[in-house]
Amino acid sequence: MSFGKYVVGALAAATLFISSPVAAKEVVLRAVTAFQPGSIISVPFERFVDKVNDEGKGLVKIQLIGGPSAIPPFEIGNAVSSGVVDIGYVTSAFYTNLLPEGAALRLTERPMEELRENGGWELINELHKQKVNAWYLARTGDGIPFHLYINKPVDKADLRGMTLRVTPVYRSFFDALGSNNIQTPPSEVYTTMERGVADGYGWPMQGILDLGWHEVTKARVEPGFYQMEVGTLVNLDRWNALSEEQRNFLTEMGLWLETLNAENEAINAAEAQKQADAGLVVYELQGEEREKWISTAREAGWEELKRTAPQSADRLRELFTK
Ligand code: 173
Repeated sequence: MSFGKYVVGALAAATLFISSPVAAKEVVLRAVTAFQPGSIISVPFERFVDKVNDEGKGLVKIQLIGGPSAIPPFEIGNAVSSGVVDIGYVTSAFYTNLLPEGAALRLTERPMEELRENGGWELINELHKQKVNAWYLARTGDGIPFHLYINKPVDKADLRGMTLRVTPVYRSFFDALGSNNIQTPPSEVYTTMERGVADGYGWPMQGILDLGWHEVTKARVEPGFYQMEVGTLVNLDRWNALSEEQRNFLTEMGLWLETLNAENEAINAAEAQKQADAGLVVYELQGEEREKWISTAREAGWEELKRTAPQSADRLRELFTK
């Protein structure tokens, strides 16, 4: 090695040594989404990842490692909790094993802005910290109802004789109306319907065309119920190890992700049109049957929460409903 090179090398090392405590190193967070990448449910999170990577250069980078084929959707809560991944984009219905209280997020009658102000977010975040080892950064899906999609006629709040594909979102409600329920992840809905294993399934207002399910679906039942919820969860140890600047930046980006909820009304309307164009009909319950549909959904949901999480159910209901 020549003397010249040695000097340059030593200078570079000295510069690195001097500058490293000043500029914190960019942190890379590995993320997974529970929903088919590129499909309408996953898109807000993908926009968030792009924005973080664009505006967070040198500070925070999110590496999206994959969707439901990378980690099974019902395992993502565990994966965030244990730190197998740093960030999960996942609905609380997929980690009821860790946090049955998460149901309040879809039973809520308040938009997220209100829950951020009235202490609702704080409580749900605290529960995530204690039971999921996660920070509840942001909530997607405000203003998107869930629906029953069905291949048999429905004109009453009565589902006896039907077999339905469910997740914990729908189970207590459909149970209360007498259906037979089978749980599957979203990836199995198409074949479950195609083979006639189920007569229908629960799903939000958005997304069935992206997944090709209009090919195996005759109708959507109105009204919808609850509000879709998909959270952006950050492993708590990872979160606590970030610098304050990194946490503030991610918080700001999370709030930006929540502003996308304002687009949902227009997207819902566009989806209704696309479903109609694809040949889906609407079975709209009327009068008392409609009232029964809505009140059964609400009461079955809160009763289940009271049974599974008696310590926090009342406080959650107080903060999350009107
Ligand atoms: O139907 C489902 O798989 C489900 O529970 C859900 C929850 C949130 C968004 C999309 C689907």
